[in-house]
Amino acid sequence: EYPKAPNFMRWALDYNGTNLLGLPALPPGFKSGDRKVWMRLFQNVAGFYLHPVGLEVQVDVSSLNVSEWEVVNVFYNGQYFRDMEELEREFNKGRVRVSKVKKTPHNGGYSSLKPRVPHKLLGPLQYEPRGPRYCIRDNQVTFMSWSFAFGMEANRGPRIFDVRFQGERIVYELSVQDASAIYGSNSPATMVTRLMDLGLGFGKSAVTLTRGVDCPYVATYLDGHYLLDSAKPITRKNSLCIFEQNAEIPARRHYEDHVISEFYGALADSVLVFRSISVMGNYDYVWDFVFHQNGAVGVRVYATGYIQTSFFFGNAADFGNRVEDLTLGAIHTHSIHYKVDLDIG
Ligand SMILES: *[C@@H]1O[C@H](CO)[C@@H](O)[C@H](O)[C@H]1NC(C)=O
Ligand SMILES: *[C@@H]1O[C@H](CO)[C@@H](O)[C@H](O)[C@H]1NC(C)=O
Ligand SMILES: [Cu+2]
Repeated sequence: EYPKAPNFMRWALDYNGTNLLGLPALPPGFKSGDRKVWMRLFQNVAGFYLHPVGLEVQVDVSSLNVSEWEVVNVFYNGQYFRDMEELEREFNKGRVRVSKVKKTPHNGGYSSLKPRVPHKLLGPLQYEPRGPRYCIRDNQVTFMSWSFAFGMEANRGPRIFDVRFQGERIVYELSVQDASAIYGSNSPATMVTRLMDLGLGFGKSAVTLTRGVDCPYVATYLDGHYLLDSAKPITRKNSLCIFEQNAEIPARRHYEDHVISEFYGALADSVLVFRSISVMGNYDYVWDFVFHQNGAVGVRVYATGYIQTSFFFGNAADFGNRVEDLTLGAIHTHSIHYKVDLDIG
């Protein structure tokens, strides 16, 4: 389609044949069977999520024959066009408002994860004076008064079963189910975006962990395996980690300073963590299952990676934050869904 708008692509977007890439906005419609997907264009650089160029193209992909796919809508910098030919005609007549992005180096410039300053002195580390206090056998873990079984499901992601405290089962199953993200914006691709990341597979997308960054140096690293979309099982090296961590905050404490009684008592909050990280396109979800010594078990999730952005134009500021000259960090809501099957009494 790009050759149908040669002047526009060349002069407005500096397109040279390889320096742009398209990312589909999901879902491709709002009812079953809809297959009209908005593609948004970015500069093809590291961390491209932060480099939208302003062009979005809606493609009808309902045919199983690729040569029958067709562009049904074009959007650039606040203006809609029927197709690429119309965009080109209007551009040649000077009726397209052009907002040019700066050319970004291949490492992504501001979106690069390369360190900006030399590495300084090493930060604090934790250590285990007498080795690990937990024990892992196959997928069974015991730690102080706790025991549980862990697993990684190709679609749903990390889960634990048969969670016992002092021998008594308190949770039959505790598992991630889905993570959704609902977006708003003044540009079409982002305003239709409603992601249900389960569709990409949280277990399948659990990546190799880096020692000392993703989990502590002393953590135990385990391989994940899945059989999905392929004839043979696939192994992800070191994609699960288990470690004990002193949270360095008292789980409980009291300092008594009465004349009739003086005492101090406290419990260090040293917790066992079962962690994995799923990368769903731009987002990296860090999944933690945490076991405290007072009998509490909890889950935590951190969303990191790159935000999803859209091109900054018009009233974009009503839909999020301006994170760069022509980049809007679009407003959105994350919902994380867990299944908890408690065994009460
Ligand atoms: C297009 O531009 C990119 C980035 O400047 C460059 O790396 C690439 O080689 C260019 N491609 C062509 C076909 O000129
Ligand atoms: C795909 O569509 C094109 C254009 O309509 C047509 O020429 C071609 O024969 C089709 N191919 C198949 C395998 O049906
Ligand atoms: Cu977010």
